[in-house]
Amino acid sequence: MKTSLVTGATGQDGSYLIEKLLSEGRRVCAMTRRSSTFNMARLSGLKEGVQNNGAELIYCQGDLTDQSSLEEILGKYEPDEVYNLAAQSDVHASFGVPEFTADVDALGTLRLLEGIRRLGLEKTTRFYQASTSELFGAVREKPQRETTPFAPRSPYAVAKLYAYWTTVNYREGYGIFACNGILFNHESPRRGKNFVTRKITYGAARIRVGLQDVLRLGNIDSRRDWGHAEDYVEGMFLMLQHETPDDYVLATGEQHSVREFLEIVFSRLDYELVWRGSGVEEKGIDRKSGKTLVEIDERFFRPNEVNYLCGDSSKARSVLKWTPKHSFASLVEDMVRHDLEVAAFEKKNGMVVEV
Ligand code: NAP
Ligand code: G4F
Repeated sequence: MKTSLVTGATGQDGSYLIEKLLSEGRRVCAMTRRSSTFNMARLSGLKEGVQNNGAELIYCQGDLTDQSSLEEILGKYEPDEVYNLAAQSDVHASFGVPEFTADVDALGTLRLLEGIRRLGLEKTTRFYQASTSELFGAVREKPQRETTPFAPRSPYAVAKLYAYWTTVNYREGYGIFACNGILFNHESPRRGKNFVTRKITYGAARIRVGLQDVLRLGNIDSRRDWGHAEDYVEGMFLMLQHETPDDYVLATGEQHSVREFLEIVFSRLDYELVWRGSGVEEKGIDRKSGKTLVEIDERFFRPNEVNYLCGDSSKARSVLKWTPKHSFASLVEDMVRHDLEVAAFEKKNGMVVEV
């Protein structure tokens, strides 16, 4: 039985990937870090131990900032695959904790790859690095593909650039089967509520059921290429099953602004947003009731913004036969439906649901 180690198990992608790997009959070591509060909500459906199909789930504790914990896990389980999904993944937050972000996202990746090398696992352990479209930053080409020059615009993106090149160097220098998945934004009902799509679907649903009055956002004119996380973990898996290691863009090739995302979500909830004012005074108002539903809040602006991302994933589609199943409409529908249920539950029970 093949063993896969997943770092970042408690995150959006970690939870979907673990489900995928278990469905493939793997022994999965799900790495979590010490937390003073409960953070396993996304994994609540998954029990440790042998599953019905013979797959096995094991939880192990480690931290990307702690070399010894990583080497202990690598040495104990000698995984056939490592999916490095753990990161301080919030771009806005990275401006406030740049050194911490570099420690986890840049050096953390180095620590894992060094662990593989020092334990002599170079020929047996395949490695996936969660690289990002944020590497393209101030974009030099439209759409962005594997050959597009990088131009990072945040401490997060700079840290991920270090991790990207470290992955390439360990592939070329030590012969490790190491791949970078350069993934464009991908969302789901399990997306953290700090990211804009989920902040909108969750906030709008709470407005609909009367738990919240207004949604406060930063730059609503930036544009993103949003896919569904379920499709993107399939792509990660395919990269490590291929005969040769390489770097791949995963993207939809379709792009929307945050403003469009807002309009679609609110219209799905029977509101019609009209925009009045400009800059930080701009407001999104419901045409029928005249109520202000969206306000601009400077606190959510970033010192550097990435205004435009749109990916070309033809390499992954032709080489890996990666075929995403979700459309933009089905992504929005999935998230809105989920968050309406969450908001209704919160209203009924007077509590906040974690995921
Ligand atoms: P996420 O939901 O924020 O999950 C991040 C995970 O990393 C969490 O499980 C978190 O654990 C863990 N983590 C953070 N610091 C750690 C540390 N020092 N040691 C061990 N674990 C640590 O992120 P995601 O959306 O699933 O994204 C997965 C990966 O893909 C990330 O590396 C992200 O940067 C990258 N990425 C994401 C996207 C996207 O659109 N989602 C696109 C491109 C690349 P806690 O629960 O304990 O905080
Ligand atoms: O949802 P976001 O925070 O995602 P962002 O910055 O694109 O980063 C995500 O995708 C990356 C891949 O490109 C990942 F590498 C990264 O880990 C993360 O998953 O913001 C999207 C856009 C930005 O332009 C932001 O300025 O939405 C804009 N925005 C406007 N108001 C907001 C808000 N973003 C957040 N988080 N919160 C707001 O209130």
